[in-house]
Amino acid sequence: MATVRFEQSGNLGLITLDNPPVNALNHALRAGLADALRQAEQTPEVQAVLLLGEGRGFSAGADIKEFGQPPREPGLPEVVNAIEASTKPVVAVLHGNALGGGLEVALGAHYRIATADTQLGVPEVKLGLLPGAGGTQRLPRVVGASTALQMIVSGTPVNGEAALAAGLIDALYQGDRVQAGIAFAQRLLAEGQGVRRSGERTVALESEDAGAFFATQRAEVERKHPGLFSPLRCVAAVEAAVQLPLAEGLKRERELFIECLHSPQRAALVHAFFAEREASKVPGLEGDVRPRPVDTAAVIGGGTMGVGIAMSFANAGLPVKLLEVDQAALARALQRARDTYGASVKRGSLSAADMEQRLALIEGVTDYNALAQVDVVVEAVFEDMAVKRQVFSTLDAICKPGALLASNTSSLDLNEIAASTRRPEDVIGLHFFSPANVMRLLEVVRGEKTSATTLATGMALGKRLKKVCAVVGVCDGFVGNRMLFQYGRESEFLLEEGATPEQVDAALRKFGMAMGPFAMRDLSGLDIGMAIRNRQREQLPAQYTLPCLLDLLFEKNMLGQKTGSGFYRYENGSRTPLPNPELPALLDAASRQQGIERRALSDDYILDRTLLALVNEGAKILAEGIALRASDIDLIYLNGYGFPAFRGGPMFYADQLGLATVLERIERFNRELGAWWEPAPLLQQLAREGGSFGAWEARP
Ligand code: 3H9
Repeated sequence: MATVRFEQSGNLGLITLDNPPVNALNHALRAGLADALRQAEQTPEVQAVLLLGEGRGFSAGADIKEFGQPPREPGLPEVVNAIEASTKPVVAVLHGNALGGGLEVALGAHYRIATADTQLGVPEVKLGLLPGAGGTQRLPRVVGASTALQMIVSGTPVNGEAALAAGLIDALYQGDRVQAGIAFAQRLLAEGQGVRRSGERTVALESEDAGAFFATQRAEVERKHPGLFSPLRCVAAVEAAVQLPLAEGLKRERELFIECLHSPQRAALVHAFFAEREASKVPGLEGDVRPRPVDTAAVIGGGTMGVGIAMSFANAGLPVKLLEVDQAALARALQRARDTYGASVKRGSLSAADMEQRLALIEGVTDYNALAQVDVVVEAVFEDMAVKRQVFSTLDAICKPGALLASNTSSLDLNEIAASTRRPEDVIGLHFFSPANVMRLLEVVRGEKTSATTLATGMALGKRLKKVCAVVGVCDGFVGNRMLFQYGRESEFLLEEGATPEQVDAALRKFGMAMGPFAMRDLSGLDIGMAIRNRQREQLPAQYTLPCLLDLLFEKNMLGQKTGSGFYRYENGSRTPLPNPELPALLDAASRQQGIERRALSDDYILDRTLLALVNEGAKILAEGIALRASDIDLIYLNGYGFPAFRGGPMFYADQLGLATVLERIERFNRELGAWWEPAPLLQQLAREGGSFGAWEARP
C-alpha cells in the first residue's frame, strides 16, 4: 500500500503521509514523498502544495527501526532539501505531533500551520542523536539560536500556541485540517506570497559575542548532562548554523549526526525506547482480554508509600479513599499529602488550584466498609505476612465482586496473600517505588492464580497512572529488589575488602548511576531490610556468607541520614554526604572480623563486581520466567533504580560487553570468591552459543 498520496484539488497539490501508526519516515515514505513532490512540481495547474499527515499525527520522525541498517536513498536530508527547493509554496499542515524528522520536513516547507495542541519538537537527543535532516540548521534560522538550542538539547516539544509565539508556525487552525490547509494556501496565493525558504534566513543570535555564548552553552550542557555524547554535538551543530552558510552547515550537521548514530549511547537509548513499548506486550493478553473499568480506588495505609500511591491516583484524576486505623493517623496521612503537594506549589511545578483539586480527590476513611464499592484497592500496610493476610481476608469479605485487590508488597509471597481470599484470581501485586507519586516504575506482579482480566486491568491502571509497567512473577524481591540484593551485598563486600564508600559511589556515579549504593543506603535508612537480612542469615546454606559491616553500623545506631551518620556523615539535617570519621575504624573492624587483608581495588574491578552481580541474577530471573524478557529487566533498572539510560540497562550492558567476556569474569569471581558467583546456567548457555540476552526468548 502506498504510504504517500498525491491528489490535485483545483490549483493545489495535496501530499498526504499515510504510514500508520505514527507516519514514521521510512524508506517507502521518503521515496513516495520525493515522487509526490516531483508530481506537484510538474503539474502546471498546481500553484501551491499542502503537506498533510493521516491518522493521529503529522509524523513522529525518522523510522527508528532503520537506524543501524544500511542507508537507502533518498535520505531524509535530501527529501527535506527538495521540499525547500520547491518553486511552488509548500504549506505543512500539522496536527497531533510533528517530532524529529517530522518537524524537519515541516521546516523544509515554506509555511506551517498547526492546531493548538500539536506537539512540535526535536526529541532526537533522547535517542542519543541530533536532528539530522536539517533541523539544527533550519530551526535556529526560524526561531533564533537560543530557542532552537533549548529545544534541541532538551528534546522537549512545545505545543502549537508556544510554537506560534516563537515564530515556528505561521498560524493556528481549528477543525478539518484539509479545509484549513486549503484556506491558508488560497489566502497565500491571493496575497501573492511565494516561496519562503527557512534555509535562506539568517540566524538571530541574542548575544553579541557568539564565542562566549556557545562556551556558556557547552558548560551548561556538561553540567546538566554529564557523560552524554549527543548534547554537546547538538551545541556544535547549532554553532555551525550561526557560523556557516546553509550548505556547509548541513554538511557539518551530517558529520555530527553520523558520529552520534555510531555511538554506543545511541544504541542503548534506542533500546530503552523500544523496551518501554515492548513491556506492554504481554503474552496471554492479546486478543479479547479486556481490562475492567476503574473509576474509583482505595489505598490501605497512610505511610509514605500509601500516601504516595493515593497521590498517584489523584494526579490521574481518580477519586481515592485513603484508609487508616484511626482519625489521628488519618490526619497525619492527609497532612503528608498536603505538605508534598505544597512543596510542588512552592517550587512552581503545580498551581494552588490544582493542588486543592487533587487533595479533594483523596478522601480519608477509617472504616473498611467504605471500600465496599471501589473498583481497585491497593494495600500498603506494614511488610508482615500475618498483617497482610488479615487485610486481604477483610477485603474479600467487603469488596464488591470483580474489584481488583492489589498488594504493594515488595518482598512477600503474593500467592500466600492471595490464598487468604476466596478470589485469588482478582489478586495482583502493584509494586510502586518510593516516592510513589514521582517514580515512574510499576512492577505488576502476576500471582499463580491472577486471571488474565486482572492482569490486563492492572496494566491498564498503571498506564492511566502514567507509570512504566513491567509484568513480573512471584519470587523474593521480584525483579528489581532481588537483583538489588546481589548488588548491595557485593558493594558491602568491596568495603570489607579495601574500598571506601566514597570510592564505590564515585565509580558507579561515573558509570552513570544516579546515585552510589552507599549514599542510597543512607537515604533509605540502614535499618530498612534488616529483618529480611537477619532472616536470610538464618536460612542461607553455610557457603553463602554475608557482609558484617552493616551490623557494626547498626549496633552504633548509625542508620544513615535519619541519624546524621551512616556510611557518610550529615550536618544538621542536610542531605549532603560528608566523609564519616567514624567509618575507617569500622571498616577495619569488619575486615578483621571476616579475616580479610584490606587491599587497593580499581574502579573497573568495582564496576565488575557490582554490575555483573546484577547481570548474573538477571540471567536467573529470565530463565525462571520471573521477567518476560531481558528488556523488561532493563526497563525496571532504568526507571526504578537510576541505571543510566545511555547504558541501556544491565542486560543490554552485558550484551554489549559480550556474554563470553561476562562469563569469563564471573567464573573468575566464582573461583576467587565462592558460591555467590555461581554463573547462571542461561548465561553459560548463551555465552557458549554466542547468543545474547536481547535475542533470547523463553522456549515454551
Ligand atoms: C529522527 O527523526 C532523526 C532525524 O532527525 C534524522 C534522520 C536522518 N519510528 O509510543 P507509542 C512506534 S529520530 C519507528 O506506543 P504513543 C512505536 O514503537 C526520531 N517506530 O505511541 C509503537 O510501535 P508498537 C525522532 C515508531 O501514542 C507505535 O509506533 N522522533 C516511531 O504513546 C506507537 O508508539 C522521536 O523520537 C518512530 N519514530 O506516542 C519520536 N515512533 O505499537 C518517537 C513511534 O509496535 N516517538 N513508533 O509498539 C514517540 O515519542 C511516541 O511514539 C509518540 C506517540 C509521541 C509519537
